[in-house]
Amino acid sequence: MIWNEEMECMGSEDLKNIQSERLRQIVDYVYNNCQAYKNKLNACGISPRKIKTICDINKLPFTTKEDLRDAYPFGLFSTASKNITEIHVSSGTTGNPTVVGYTKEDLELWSEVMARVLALSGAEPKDKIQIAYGYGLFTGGLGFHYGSLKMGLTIIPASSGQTKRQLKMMHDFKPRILACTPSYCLYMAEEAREMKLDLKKSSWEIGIFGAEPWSESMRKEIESTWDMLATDVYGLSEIIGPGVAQECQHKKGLHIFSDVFYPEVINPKTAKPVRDGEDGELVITTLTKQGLALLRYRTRDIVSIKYQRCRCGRTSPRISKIRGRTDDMIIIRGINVFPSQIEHVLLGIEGTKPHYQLVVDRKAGELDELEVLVEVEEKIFSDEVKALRNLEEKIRKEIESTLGIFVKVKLVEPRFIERSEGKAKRVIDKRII
Ligand code: DLL
Repeated sequence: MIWNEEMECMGSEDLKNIQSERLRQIVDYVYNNCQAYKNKLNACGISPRKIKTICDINKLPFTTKEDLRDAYPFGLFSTASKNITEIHVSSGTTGNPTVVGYTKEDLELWSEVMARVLALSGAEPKDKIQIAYGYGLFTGGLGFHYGSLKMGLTIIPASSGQTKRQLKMMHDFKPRILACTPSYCLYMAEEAREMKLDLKKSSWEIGIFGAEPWSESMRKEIESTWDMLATDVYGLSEIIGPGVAQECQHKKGLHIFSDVFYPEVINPKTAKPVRDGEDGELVITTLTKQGLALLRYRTRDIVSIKYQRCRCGRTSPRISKIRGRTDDMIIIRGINVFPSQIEHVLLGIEGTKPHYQLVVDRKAGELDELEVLVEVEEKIFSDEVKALRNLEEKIRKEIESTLGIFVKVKLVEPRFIERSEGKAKRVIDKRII
């Protein structure tokens, strides 16, 4: 099922025409409705008349997270407060949170793109969906809620947490679709085993997982544990929340809804476009949003992009699974390390669990040190010391050969690493830089 065939399967010339028309309108709209953007565009000598086609997009300045923080709370909104129907907040680690506002039309757009997400995953009207993303200021719960309403699904608005209750609802109500973070899905598996549930007999057939990076190996782990299809959903509050891109059942990249969210991929250092298929930072322009319209927003997420038509029939460009964030990437002695690379190694080694944490430290006068804490299965943890040492050594060697740097590995007992019902915390950086 294709939710919006006209938009999702359009030929490239028609799509370009629509994008060009929408870009002209949105630049004109922000220029005339948002003082901060007017100043920004004036400072670069750009008047809306200079933007004629989508190819002119590179004349526009970038917008960054700092711009949003500086304009806290509503300074980048392009409409009066009275037109804002809903507000969400994305909490960062430092400073002011990022505030995003939706008009009625924006909520309609959100419902539309989330219905596309659901259709891409394989959901059909009348399926039951268990939404175990947090409801509230986080965009996950309500984003899925609006899309499910639009598509006509039966919604179980479970929100995140209360894991035993989640599992009971799954068992008793038999939803076909599960939406939550991938790490929470694995956490639920641990609880389900303790409750002596037969995981293979769960009612979930399709999972829609996102909000945090997760590797292909983690996908395999989830699919084999629950006997379900695990698909990847991407989004960020600043752009709309979940609903920016989603995998279809072929799982060959995430279809990005480029008729409304125009993607570019740039080299994060030089800000120049990378070649198709090369990794870089994803930059998005919202082509139709009204409350918070953003021009060339630097997401900090690392992806590659390809433009070929997919076997599912859609023509929308596809982004790769998100490799990590430019600011989640840890640089250790000059080498870029993404947590997902370590996750991939760990999941390929028998006896370890996909629960890990990277601790980075720098003692005075010494080089940076990376310690990887890895949970191991109960039976291994109670093994003799020698077996544990051997496993530690094996993990260390494999990580070192993947990353090309020295690491310390510490095996820890099951459940040592704190579980999260939302986004998992993979990196603890103790360096004072
Ligand atoms: O996480 C929106 C969302 C909710 C997406 C539910 C998917 C599902 P924020 O809290 O603003 O919004 O965080 C956005 O999370 O810039 C990425 O770094 C990361 N992220 C989101 N989806 C994925 C994904 C929501 N599928 C930030 N893979 C983004 C990797 C993801 N990282």
